[in-house]
Amino acid sequence: MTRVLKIGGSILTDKSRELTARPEEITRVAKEIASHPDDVVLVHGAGSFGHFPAKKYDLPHEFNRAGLRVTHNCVARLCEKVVEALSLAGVECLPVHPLSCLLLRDGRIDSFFMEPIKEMLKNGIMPVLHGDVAMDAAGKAAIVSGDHLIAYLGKALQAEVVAVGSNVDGVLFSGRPLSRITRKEFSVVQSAIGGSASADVTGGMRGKLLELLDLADLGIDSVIFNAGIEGNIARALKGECVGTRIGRAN
Ligand code: IP8
Repeated sequence: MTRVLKIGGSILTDKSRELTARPEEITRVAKEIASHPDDVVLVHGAGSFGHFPAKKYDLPHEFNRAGLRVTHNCVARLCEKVVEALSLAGVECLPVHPLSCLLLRDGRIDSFFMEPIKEMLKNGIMPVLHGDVAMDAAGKAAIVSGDHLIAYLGKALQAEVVAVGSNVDGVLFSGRPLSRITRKEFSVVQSAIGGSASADVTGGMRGKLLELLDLADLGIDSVIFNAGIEGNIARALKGECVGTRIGRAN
């Protein structure tokens, strides 16, 4: 049973301060993942390691070689911290940098060399991916968000659990988390669902939902939950709906 888990950058970093990790949270998250580590592909957001440099270099609107290098190096540094925390928690894992194994076309994943990820899973190694910069066959370069990655991986691996941990209790409507959302409800509530409060170049909750609704169209449900609440990550990995379930309209 493959499980695809995303932990948002808002949990792992202070998104209001450039290049600021939250080491205690990284350790806590790693320990929770270590309680159910089998067949998990982890994707983490870029947080203040990605969105600040991306904004500074006006990515993805401008093609800027130095901007790509700096932004990638910053997110790779966050990935290193996550990999190290997981290793200390007893999880065998390896970093997989999207920049080096996928190609975008018009901002969408066009090809993705996933064989190493599959081999890692077969051999008891957790692949750790992250939001990244990526080359784009149509527009030179762009950004691939963690949300885009989980939707792609969920489909490609036919994942049984797709869980997206953010810093809110799910998809909020009138201040409360919806228990379930499909395209039908989305069209009604979408104006109330915002982007991100911080320096975010990839679309916040709305961007997340659009990716996951595409996945739901293919028959793969997912859950958006609050990964800042202790215990939720472990429960989400067990397949519990600890937030809002994104599904297909009946
Ligand atoms: O934090 C964004 O990934 P996300 C990646 O998952 C960059 O949206 C480089 C800003």
